[in-house]
Amino acid sequence: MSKKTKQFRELLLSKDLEFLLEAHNGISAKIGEEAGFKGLWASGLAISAQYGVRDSNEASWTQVLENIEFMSDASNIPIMLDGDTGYGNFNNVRRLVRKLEQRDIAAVCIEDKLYPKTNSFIDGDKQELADIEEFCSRIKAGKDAQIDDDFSIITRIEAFIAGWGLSEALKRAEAYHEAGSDAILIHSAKSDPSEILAFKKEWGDTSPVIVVPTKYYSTPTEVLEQEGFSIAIWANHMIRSSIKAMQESAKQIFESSSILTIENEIASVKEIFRLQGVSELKEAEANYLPKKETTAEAIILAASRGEAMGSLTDDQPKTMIPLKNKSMLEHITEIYRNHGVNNIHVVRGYKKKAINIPELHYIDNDDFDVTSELSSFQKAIEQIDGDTYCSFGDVLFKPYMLDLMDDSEDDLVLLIDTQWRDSVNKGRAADYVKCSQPHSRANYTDPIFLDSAGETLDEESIHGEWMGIIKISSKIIPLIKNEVNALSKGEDFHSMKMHHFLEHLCKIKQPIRVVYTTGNWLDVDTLEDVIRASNFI
Ligand code: SPV
Ligand code: MG
Repeated sequence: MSKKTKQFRELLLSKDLEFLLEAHNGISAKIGEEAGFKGLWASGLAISAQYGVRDSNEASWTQVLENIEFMSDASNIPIMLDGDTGYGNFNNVRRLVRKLEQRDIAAVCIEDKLYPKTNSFIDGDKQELADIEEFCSRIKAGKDAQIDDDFSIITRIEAFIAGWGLSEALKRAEAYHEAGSDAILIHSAKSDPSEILAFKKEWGDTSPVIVVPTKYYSTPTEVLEQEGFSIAIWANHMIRSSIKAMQESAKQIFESSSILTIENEIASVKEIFRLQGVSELKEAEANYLPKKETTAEAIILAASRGEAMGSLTDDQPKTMIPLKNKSMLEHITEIYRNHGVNNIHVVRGYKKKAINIPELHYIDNDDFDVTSELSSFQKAIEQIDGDTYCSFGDVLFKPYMLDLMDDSEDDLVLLIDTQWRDSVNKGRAADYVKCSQPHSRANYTDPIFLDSAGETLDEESIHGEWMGIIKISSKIIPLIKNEVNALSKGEDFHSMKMHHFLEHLCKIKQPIRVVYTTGNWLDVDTLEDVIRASNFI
């Protein structure tokens, strides 16, 4: 896209009648652009009005400047500032031009009156016009000050407004043109276009002529087109429409003491976000901000030996068996760390000294040979308060499994493999589950919960196999601690596994969310599993 100054020049010089829409702040500028306008009129009247002051230079020129800076940033189309009289003499105009260029404003329009100005529609005929020579000095100084050759200075002739005739208007147009003005804005307060048409007829194509049909609004646009005007400015229609909308809304809300009936009549908050470009910020945040570390912790239950591995576990527990030159435990901890989980607790028991990976937090279950999984879990959970993942030292899984659990906001989340019939665990001890619904591709939205868990479920009722990974939210940690501690009073606690605990939680009606998935995990129990695991990594 070309420079805004160049875009404006193209509008000014195009053969067709072009249009500028009034805008008075960033959001109205953006709305005008989205509607399809190729340029904007930063109206002095509208900018004053949105500040709640009169169009009499009550808003300082730097306040106007600040406002149009927002307009310029919020839109990609050229803006012509209604620069009133130039806020002073030649010196003020040249400083204004420099400041406008710095803010990527394409053009300024200055009118041949005196500072402080009065709006043309308030007692126009009593308004004093600037001395022609003095006004020309404003134009010359402005043109000399501009750095970009395409910046435009439009001169607005108020001769008709002030009650002077056509000849005064033409005399001024001539002088301003001579002084370097890029176009004439001929203003009229009449309800018919006679003045501007008379001017255009005499002026011809000496330079482009801009009109503001606020008062002669009933003139068909085709007439302006046919007469060869360069640009028509719809000068105040955004501020007027917003005033009406705000007045109606304010009245309705006040009278009903409610916002219920208005809700669907007004722009949604989401629409505000869209206009503000919130989505771009989200993308930028993902790009620039450091990735947040989660405060989540992990428990890895790794106390057992793994007898089925034979001599591989003579001197070390099976979690330390190397798979592609790193132990299984290191592979598992790496997955957690890559997920932002750095506080990792490992429950060790058999040959505990062999587990010596730095920066892990170790919890010892010295009764590992006479206790089972739940005793190890109890020792670990005692030390934990935050969101926690728990898995086994002999279960490998792909990293996305953690994301799958993160997608759910439930307090307890289990990953369940629907392909349990193909599992390497088929025929050996496996944690089978029955859920509130079997897996179905038709079900995309219904949440599914655990009904029952165990190694000896009736085949017909099995919906899947628990992969040995669970996510526990911090909110529910106190309850989990209480329940494990209560179970630990029982005689059979030493033989209890995690599936017994899951079954217990089902019995006390604690919802456990189930996430169905297939494969991409491995329970490493045998030597064949070790070979499989090496390929898996
Ligand atoms: C403005 O919009 O501020 C103008 C046009 O200067 S008018 O109000 O018609 O004078
Ligand atoms: Mg104005």
